[in-house]
Amino acid sequence: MSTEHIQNAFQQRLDKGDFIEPKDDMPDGYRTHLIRQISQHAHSEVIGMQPEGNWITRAPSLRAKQILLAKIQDEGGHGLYLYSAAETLGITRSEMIQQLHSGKAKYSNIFNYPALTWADIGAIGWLVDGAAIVNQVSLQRTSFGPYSRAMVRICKEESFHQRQGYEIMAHMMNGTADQKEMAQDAMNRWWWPALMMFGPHDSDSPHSGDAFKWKIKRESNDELRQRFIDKTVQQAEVIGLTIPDPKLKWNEAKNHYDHGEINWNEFHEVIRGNGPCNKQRMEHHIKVHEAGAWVREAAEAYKKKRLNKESLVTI
Ligand code: FAQ
Repeated sequence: MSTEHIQNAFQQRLDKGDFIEPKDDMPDGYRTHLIRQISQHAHSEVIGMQPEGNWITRAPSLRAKQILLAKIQDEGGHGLYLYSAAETLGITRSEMIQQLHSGKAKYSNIFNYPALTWADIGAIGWLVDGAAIVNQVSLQRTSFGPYSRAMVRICKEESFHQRQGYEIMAHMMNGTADQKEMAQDAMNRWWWPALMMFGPHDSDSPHSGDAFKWKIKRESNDELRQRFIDKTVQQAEVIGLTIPDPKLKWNEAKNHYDHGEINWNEFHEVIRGNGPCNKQRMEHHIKVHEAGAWVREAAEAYKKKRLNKESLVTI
């Protein structure tokens, strides 16, 4: 069969709404596109544990500490489902980690900002997980089976994370003047980077063309960003927080909020490695990865020993 023929057959499957599974034929471009996106998604989940992990020892109550610990463990688990989904496409975990450490693979811009106060933990849960959910609910219908199934499970957990963040913010907005100020300050610092999580405007998004053709993306960066804004403005109003955007205004004709322009220079600087915490995040990941080498070696040795035993039994 010619390459064109194979690609047409593949496109027909997608157009029919079929999921693509790991052993199915797929164009190389589809495979590499997914490896890039899923591995970056996995790295984001794992690097995203760092800003929150910083607050485990300083959580203001035992209840808050338990919830935060459980949330951070969930994020680590999301990273693992996603690394496994990417591995089914023929890349190894160590290759993905190597790409992260060398800077070839990105991770979400958002995790390069510092979590300065307890209110930041509220803002991360509410805004960062909130933005992640809007994107991931849409990805539940992505065309690659293992990615889609990972998204279904992850979204269930993320919605709990979003609520724990909102609860922290609501609690602080019900507190003292200092607590209210802290909550507003966190909102001011996290709002714009959260909007950047959806990626560049559709007109500047080089991967969107293929992503739509292959039904990897079901909705565009701008559509999802708008959905997040429309939802979140109302949630902010309920607890008395102000969105730090003077241009934010309900547009009756469009049935959406109009908003101010995002600082794309900041976005590009951050994803190029020049955000406030990029260096710190990567150094920490490399340090912990190296310190964990003995665990990987022990697991490999155990696997080899078990395989040897099994082959002896078969003989
Ligand atoms: N950050 O052509 P597009 C979470 C890059 S999970 C950094 O539009 P695409 C849970 C993009 O990679 C958050 N880089 O790309 C949690 C590309 O560069 P490349 C992560 C970004 O793929 C909460 C270039 O710009 N979620 O938060 C970003 O079609 C709390 C051009 O962009 C996902 O990864 C960005 N925000 O659309 C964990 C969701 N945006 O690769 C812990 C899955 C764009 O050529 C605590 N990913 N770039 O070097 C996606 O849906 C897509 O990949 C987009 C980008 C929408 C992020």
